[in-house]
Amino acid sequence: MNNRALYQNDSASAADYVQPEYLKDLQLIRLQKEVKLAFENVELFRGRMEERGLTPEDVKTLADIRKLPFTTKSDLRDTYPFGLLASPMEKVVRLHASSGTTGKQIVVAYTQEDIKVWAEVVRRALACCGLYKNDIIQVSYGYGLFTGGLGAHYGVEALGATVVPTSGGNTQRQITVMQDFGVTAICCTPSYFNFIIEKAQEQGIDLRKLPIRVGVFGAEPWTDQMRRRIEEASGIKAFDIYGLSEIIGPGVAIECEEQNGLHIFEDHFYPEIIDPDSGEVLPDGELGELVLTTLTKQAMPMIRYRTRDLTRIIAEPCACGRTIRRIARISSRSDDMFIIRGVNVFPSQIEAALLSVEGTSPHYNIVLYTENGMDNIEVDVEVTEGLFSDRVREMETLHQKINRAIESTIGLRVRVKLVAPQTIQRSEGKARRVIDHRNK
Ligand code: DLL
Repeated sequence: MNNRALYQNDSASAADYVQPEYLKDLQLIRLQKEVKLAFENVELFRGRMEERGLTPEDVKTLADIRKLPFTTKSDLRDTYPFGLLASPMEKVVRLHASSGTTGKQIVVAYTQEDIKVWAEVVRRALACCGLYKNDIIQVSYGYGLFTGGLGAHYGVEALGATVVPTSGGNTQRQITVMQDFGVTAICCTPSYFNFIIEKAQEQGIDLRKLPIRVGVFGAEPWTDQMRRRIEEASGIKAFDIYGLSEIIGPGVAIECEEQNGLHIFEDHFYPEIIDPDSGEVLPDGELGELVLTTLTKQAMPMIRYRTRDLTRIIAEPCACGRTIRRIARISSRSDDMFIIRGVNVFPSQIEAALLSVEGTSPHYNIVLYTENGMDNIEVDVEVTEGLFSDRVREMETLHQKINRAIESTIGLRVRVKLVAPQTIQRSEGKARRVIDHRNK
C-alpha cells in the first residue's frame, strides 16, 4: 500500500493500492464463487456451460475465464425481465432499467450487498477525484430507473460528503442551488454541464467565481477537447467516470488526479479486451471491446459481458500510486461507428476535430444523409449571436477551418453548417448527437 497517497487523501481506499499478486488471488476466489452462483441459479448460463462441457470447477486459474461463454445485451433482452437473476426476489432490494439508444429496455437487479458494493465503488471513485467528506456534491444525473442519480447519491453519502439530489432538469434551479449552497462538485453528463455553463453565462454568472471545483462526468462519450472547453469555461477540474447498468451503474472506472486513463475497480469488475470480430482476447495495450465480469454481484452476476465499448488496458503504473490498472477513455462504442463511402467514422473523431478549432461551440449535431445515392455527413455547429448576425467574413473563415480539421481527421470531406444560436437541442442527460437520415 502506498502510505503517502493514503495520508494525502484520507478518503482514499486501501483497495486501490492492493499488491497485484494479492489482487489476483482475490479475483480468482471471487471469480470461482461468482461462476458457481451463476451456474447454479441462471439457466441460460448453465446451459451454455454445459454445451461446452464446463462446470464451475473448471475455473482453476484466472486465465480459465477465457473458456467461459460471453453474455450480451440481447441475452438481457431475451430473458427480460428477471431471467438472469441469481438471487430470489426476496433478496432483491432494487431494480433499475436502461433503454439504451435502440431496442427494448433491459432490467438490472441488486441485493442489499450489491447496493453496498456499489456505494463503495462510487465512494472510491469520488475519492479518486479528490473529494472529501466536507464537500457538497450536487447530483444532477437523473434519478429513477437510470442508474446515474441513485448510484452517485449513495456514493456521496458513503463518502460522508453532503449530497444535493437535484436530479436532471430545471437548469435555472440547478444554478441557484449551486450558488446558494456553496456546491463544490457536480455529477452529471458532460453535455448537461455544457448546458449549465451556457445558462449561467446567459445570466452573467461566472462559474469560475463559485466554490465549485470538480465535475464527475460520464454516461456518454466525450473527448479531451471537450474536457478542456469545460475546464476553461467553468474553472473546475473535469473527471471521466465510466459505468454501465448491466455491471452496476456508475463507478466501474474513474480518472484520478492524473487525468490519464480510468482506474478500474478490478477487485469487483474483471476486465478483458477482445477483438470484437473474433472474440479473441487481446494483450494489454491493444484497442478492442471491453468485456467485464462482475466478481461480487449477487442479484445478477454478469460473466464476460460484452460492453461494446472500445478501449484498451493501460498496465503501466500510474503516477498517482494506485496499483489497480487503468483503461483508456472510452472514445466510442463499436455500434456508434458509421461507414461513409467505405470510411469508418466515429462521432468522437468529429467532436475532437471540431473542438480543436478555436471559436467553435460544443453544441453540435452530426447528420447522416443520402444524396444521389451516396451517403454523406453534415456537421451542424452553433455559432454565437454576434458572429451569426453580422460577421460574414469570420463565419467563412471558421467554416473553412472546421472543414479542414474534420477532413484531416477522418479523411472525408463533410458538409459543415454554421447554425444560429439555440437551434441545436440541449441535453439534460445523455446527448443524442447523431441524426441518421440515410436511405436504408
Ligand atoms: O450510463 C451509467 C453511468 C451513469 C455511468 C453515470 C457514468 C455516470 P447505461 O445507461 O447503462 O449506464 O449506459 C452505459 O454508456 O456502455 C457506455 O457506452 C456509455 N458510457 C458510460 N460512461 C461513459 C464514459 C450508465 N465515461 C453506456 N465514457 C456504456 C464513454 C460512457 N461512454
